[in-house]
Amino acid sequence: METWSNKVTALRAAHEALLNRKNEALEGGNGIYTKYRYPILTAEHTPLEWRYDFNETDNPYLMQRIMMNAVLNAGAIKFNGKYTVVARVEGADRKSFFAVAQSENGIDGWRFWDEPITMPDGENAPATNVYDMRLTQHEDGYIYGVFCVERHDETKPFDTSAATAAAGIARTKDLVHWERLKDLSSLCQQRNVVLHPEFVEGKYALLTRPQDGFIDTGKGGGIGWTLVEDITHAEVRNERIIFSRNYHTVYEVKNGEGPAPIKTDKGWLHLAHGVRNTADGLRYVLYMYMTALDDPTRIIAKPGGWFLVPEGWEYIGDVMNVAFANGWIADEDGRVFIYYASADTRMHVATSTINKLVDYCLHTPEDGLTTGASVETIKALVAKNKNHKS
Ligand code: M1P
Repeated sequence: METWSNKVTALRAAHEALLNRKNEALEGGNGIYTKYRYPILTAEHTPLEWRYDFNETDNPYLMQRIMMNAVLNAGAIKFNGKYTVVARVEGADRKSFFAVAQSENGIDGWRFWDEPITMPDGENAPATNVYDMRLTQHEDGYIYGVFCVERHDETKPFDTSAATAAAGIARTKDLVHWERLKDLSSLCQQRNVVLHPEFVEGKYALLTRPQDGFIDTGKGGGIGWTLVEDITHAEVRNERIIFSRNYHTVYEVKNGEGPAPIKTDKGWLHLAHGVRNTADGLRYVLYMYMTALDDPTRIIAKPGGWFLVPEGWEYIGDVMNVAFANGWIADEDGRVFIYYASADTRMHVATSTINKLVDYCLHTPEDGLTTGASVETIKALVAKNKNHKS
């Protein structure tokens, strides 16, 4: 007979089976990275205690009292020896919040901590929504989280969808207690702001993404750069664009820095997203570039086109045709774990190595910006291969 307690037992067993499911590397691929069969985190991975009231009297039908919609756009860091993400979890009410999940191997066995993060507003105006945290282990000793803070645009009181985006900044040593600093002060809206892990010219360095409106980047846009003396009162003073948008590229409409760059002996590795328009709406893809060690704003490698796109069922979800990444982990042994979300719905991992990613950046031809240039690039490779028949 199906009793309430039998239903609870079955529910918990199914959840445990999901959390314990082994992931499998997918065969084939492009040789640059390996994708995996299963997403690492979904709404179904969130703790049952967040969703169910386990008091039989209060919840006789064992219904979800709070439903979860998605787990996406996670910042990542190695913390106390574990692969750790601060994920954006979105409830059925559309509100996003931050939650820590960890895994022993970075690929499967992910488990959320018991409670979501309590992110204080500090001295800032209360946020309506927060999302897309970039984690930076800064050389000053703190772990920083920089994230988008969304509020209603009070200059348009009758427009219920008018919003503003600003960069929230918080820091922690344990991922539990967060000290919220002043939001980044900027003349325009900001999203996709990332703290560089090292001091540059003795200052904190931020990769920015200025935008005229909440959705449109407007006239400027591109990935920007600014130096800040006091991170507790961060202000954009001299912002310059280091990676511009460009006509007929994968970052024609918008782009934005992903996670904090990774230092290698050949330069800084950067992962970013690029956006272009299609008849079917916006397409978000990931691309890479490298900057110089002696000047982290000077681009030394600009591989053409996309690096990673949504494939197969990754296309499908709340926002179709979106790959987005704001977290990666470089291990001591040279492996790199790239954490990306598909369709603003779920989190995945792709694995590569520093050597492969540097090789990809340094040896993938640049976008020549015309069809003619692309054809010449292919012909040059064909000619080279004539001498190397295998
Ligand atoms: O829906 C795709 C992404 O859209 C925004 O990114 P951007 O500011 O570059 O347009 C963000 O809201 C992001 O969270 C989302 O994944």
